[in-house]
Amino acid sequence: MVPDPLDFLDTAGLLSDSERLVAQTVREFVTSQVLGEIGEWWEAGELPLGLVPEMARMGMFGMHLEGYGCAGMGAVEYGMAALELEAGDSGLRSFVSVQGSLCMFPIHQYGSEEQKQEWLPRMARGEVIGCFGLTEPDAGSDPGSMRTTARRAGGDWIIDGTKAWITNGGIADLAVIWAKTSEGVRGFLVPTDAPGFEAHPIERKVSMRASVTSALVLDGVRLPEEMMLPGVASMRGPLSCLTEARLGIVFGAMGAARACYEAALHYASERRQFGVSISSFQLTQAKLVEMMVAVQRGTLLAIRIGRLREEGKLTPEQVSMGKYNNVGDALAVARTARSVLGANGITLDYPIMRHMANLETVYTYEGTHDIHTLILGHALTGVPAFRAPGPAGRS
Ligand code: TGC
Ligand code: FAD
Repeated sequence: MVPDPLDFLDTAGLLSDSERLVAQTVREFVTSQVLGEIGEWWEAGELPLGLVPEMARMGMFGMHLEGYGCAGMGAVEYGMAALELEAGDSGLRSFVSVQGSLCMFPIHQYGSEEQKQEWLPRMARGEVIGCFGLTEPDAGSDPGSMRTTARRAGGDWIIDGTKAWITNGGIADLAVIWAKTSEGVRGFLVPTDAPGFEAHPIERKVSMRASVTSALVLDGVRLPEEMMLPGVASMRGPLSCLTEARLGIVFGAMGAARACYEAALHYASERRQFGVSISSFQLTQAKLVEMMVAVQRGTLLAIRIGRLREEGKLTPEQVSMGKYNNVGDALAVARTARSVLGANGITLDYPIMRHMANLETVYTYEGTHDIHTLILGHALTGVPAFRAPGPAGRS
């Protein structure tokens, strides 16, 4: 029997029944509710917020967290949901990553019992939308150089600063804001209607158009003590959230890549030039093979990383390897797939150019490709190369 061109190594055979069910359920949701309109939403620069109640009903928000109304699923179930969502659009996966991994996770991990009870069930139901404010205009790859501060004033905290490029910023009810304090870097739960808080849309994006991206200004925002996350006071707080979200990206990028490969495979079988199907040209076949192998390789890598997580053995550096490989390969697949479609490939009538444009963001956020290269280089050599050597050179 000839292997399935869309799952050549039967990677689905590595999944449990419940993992396959999650993947199939999310794929059906994407097919029935997303694919028909995503091109229009993307072109119009609209996040389809109307899908949020259904996504909540399916348990997508905080799905890998235990208790507090969360689905308590495994890492591979979470990953397969991300993969199938991103086969629809990276903006949808981003929405779910931010809500679950960047906002609900820090509350779950570092919040007080009262904070968990107050926020997590409502966030799981999609009634409260979150955003995660770490990046600043002058602190991107190096978030430890942030300038946002929080200082104690009586029993309250006062936060001042600016955050940039914040997914969901303009639609969020609650912002998880990371700020420097005299006690170290702390996370704060900032209701977006607090006086002094403003969100401004980032306009003219040609990537992640079906996603809201904003700049946040915090000008003397006053919060009571109970809005500070008590469980962490260092960069480990925000960086550990990134590891959660990067895990979703390792899987998700392969969803976008698969969608591009699938579109190219289908197109190649229908398009004729020089009197024959373009799929009969050796050069086209080489492109299809290259894409198929990349998608299968990345899917295997994602499942392995998910399994390591479930066994409690996964390190942040292994997640970096997954993001490094899978996002880099997904972009390469998108470019190759676009070439198979010729001129048609540049339009929104096909999904490829939209995925390619989105993947440029995925290549940059959650740690740029360069930063993950350096994290891996550090792991291999023991030498951190993030900063230029001082006068004495690196030790
Ligand atoms: P460093 O000194 O290396 O570490 C400080 C503390 O943090 C711990 N740590 C981690 N823990 C868990 N996961 C990780 N990935 C971790 N990385 C570091 C570390 O063990 C240490 O703990 P402790 O207890 O000893 O204090 O920190 P550094 O400031 O030198 O950072 C190094 C570097 C460059 C790797 C880090 O800054 C980095 O990853 N930079 C990239 C920034 C980034 O990824 N920003 C993403 C912003 S959010 C976003 O893009 C959301 S997009 C929306 C979506 O996901 O859809
Ligand atoms: P810079 O850090 O200025 O990097 C510029 C270039 O320099 C890159 O090529 C980079 O790889 C390279 N570079 C930097 N440092 C080094 C080094 N040491 N060695 C070699 N090369 C280096 N952030 C949030 O906090 N929350 C969000 O929800 C969020 N959502 C986002 C959504 C979108 C659509 C986008 C585009 C970004 C989002 N981000 C978010 C921000 C994102 O995490 C940052 O863009 C990213 O961390 C890179 O920072 P930067 O853009 O400032 O680039």
